[in-house]
Amino acid sequence: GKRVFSGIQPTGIPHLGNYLGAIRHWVDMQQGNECIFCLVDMHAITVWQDPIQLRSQIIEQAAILMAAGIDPQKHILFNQSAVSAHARMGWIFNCVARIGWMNRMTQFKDKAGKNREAHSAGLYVYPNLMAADILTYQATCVPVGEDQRQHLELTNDIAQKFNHDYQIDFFQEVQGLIPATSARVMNLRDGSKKMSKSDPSEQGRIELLDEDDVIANKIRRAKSDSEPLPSEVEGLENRLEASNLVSIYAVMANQSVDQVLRQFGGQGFSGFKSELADALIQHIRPIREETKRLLADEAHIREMLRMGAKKASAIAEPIVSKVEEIVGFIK
Ligand code: AQP
Repeated sequence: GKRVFSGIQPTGIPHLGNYLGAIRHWVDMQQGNECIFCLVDMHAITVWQDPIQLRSQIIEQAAILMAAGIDPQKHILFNQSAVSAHARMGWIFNCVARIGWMNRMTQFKDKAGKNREAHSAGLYVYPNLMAADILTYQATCVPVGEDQRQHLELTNDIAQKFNHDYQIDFFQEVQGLIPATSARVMNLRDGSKKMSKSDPSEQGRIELLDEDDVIANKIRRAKSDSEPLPSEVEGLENRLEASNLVSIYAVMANQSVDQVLRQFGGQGFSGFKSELADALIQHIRPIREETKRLLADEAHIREMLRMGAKKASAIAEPIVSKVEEIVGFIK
């Protein structure tokens, strides 16, 4: 098996994009691999978070992951700040990465928008901390959504430069595992934007704790277009919203896009949308209900996170200590 690492920011309730792009694969990868799943609270505060809300979001997100099928007993589930290795390795990588590399990160440009100078320095060097998250465990496999591809490449650049600068073959190449379908789930109201937790409007995303009627409503009101669904994939070209809905349905129904279009091609969106809503409800309801059950015992969730942090530290500590020795620190 491989050592798998992946993270999610506790910045809100995970949505369908997080689920299809990441969480669902995390659940599958538990079979036969050693998995480390991290609630990246240090990444979360690169953008202002209300402290009380952050704390409750960490707990809530742990519960959602457990409800979705992450097993904190057999694998590792913890919050990033509880393991100091991330911060220590992150600092060293801030000193390995070049400013020019940071300037090429498209996610920073997207998040910062026009007002770059007003954002935290942490948001700017965020990818270095992500490299630290991964390399602190010498993870070899990182399942993420398409939006993280560039950050994974940066992780390998940092690993290589570290090896080169210190003349040591210490870090191995990291393999990203980016799903072939639904690697990038788009906003339901604007097919040119990715579905995102921090988008001010909830209408563009399906959250994993949405009630059945809320899901049905959001899908009914999702943007589509006036053409019927096409019978072939080519017919989805330049139809961002239609493509997004079809690819979500394909994953939900465990079908290829071709199969979906063969079934719905020529029809309008209303029947298709109601099938899509049903499929989503069938998937999300059990996660929502199990999350509610788990949240009734917060002490148990905190205990799982504490146990996770202990197990994570046991792996990370020898690696970060070695790195600190390599760069010349005195212990
Ligand atoms: N829209 C998406 N489609 C597919 N995968 C996605 N991921 C995020 N959005 C989509 C994947 O989910 C994992 C966890 O993401 P994250 O919590 O690190 O945050 P993010 O990528 O910044 O996503 P959000 O939801 O947009 O969060 P905010 O709004 O807080 O920035 C990652 O593997 C990511 O690829």
